[in-house]
Amino acid sequence: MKLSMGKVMKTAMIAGGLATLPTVANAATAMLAATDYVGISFWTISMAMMAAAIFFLMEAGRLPGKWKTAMTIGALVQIVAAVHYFYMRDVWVSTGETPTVYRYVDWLITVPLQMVEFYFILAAVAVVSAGMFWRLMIGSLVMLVAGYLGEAGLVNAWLGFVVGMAGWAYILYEIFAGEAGKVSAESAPEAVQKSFSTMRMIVTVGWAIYPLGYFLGYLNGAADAVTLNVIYNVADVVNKIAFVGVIWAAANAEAAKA
Ligand SMILES: *C/C=C(C)/C=C/C=C(C)/C=C/C1=C(C)CCCC1(C)C
Repeated sequence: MKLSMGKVMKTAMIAGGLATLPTVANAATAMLAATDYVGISFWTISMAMMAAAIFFLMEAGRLPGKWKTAMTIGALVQIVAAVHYFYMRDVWVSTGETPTVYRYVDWLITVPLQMVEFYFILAAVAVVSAGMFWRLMIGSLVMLVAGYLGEAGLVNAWLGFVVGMAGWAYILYEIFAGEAGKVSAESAPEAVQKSFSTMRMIVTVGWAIYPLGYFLGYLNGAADAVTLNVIYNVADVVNKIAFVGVIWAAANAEAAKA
């Protein structure tokens, strides 16, 4: 088949149109400006998440059976976050406002999935109770629902913050001193223990960005929308992509040993 320049242009235009179809709210304003660093960070990181999702899924196919669940859930986290990033970029580019609702819906889906990863990597190498799964799940839901109710003005902003902090503290207790922390220290092989403690550091230090954002951006208003969104976005690279990358490292090390 001979390709004429016209045909190529037409195909490119259709492809370009299709690529923007689901997210454009206002075609006149929904373009990425060269100096819009928040918009650019949404764009770049959504692509990194899509690439990471494909990598984790392919690796789920290659790795031994007991690691498949952890890798598949890790890929789901990336896909769910990437789709939210597409929409958040659009809200940002067309309104210049922080896409709070999308941000929280994203967290509501991805954070519990990430928390139960602690359960799944331990379940791959040791005997763990179903109670651990539920404690991690419930702790993260309490943290996020309280934060959302506070930020949406449905409950007192400080009350939402304090209850949210309590949910986070409960999660930290479980992974440091509760059953999860104990199983890791007592029965997990070295590679899994190493990953477990890196993931735990991410949940302690990396995740501290979000309550800090709630405090500085919402409770006392010191941080503007640009700073807040750039910091959240860069933090997500560590807290979502690297978090699952660390799980992959443990799975890969264990698979090489077997
Ligand atoms: C990928 C997204 C992640 C890992 C989001 C994590 C979000 C949090 C750890 C949010 C925590 C909050 C509190 C600890 C207090 C209340 C307000 C929140 C919801 C921002």
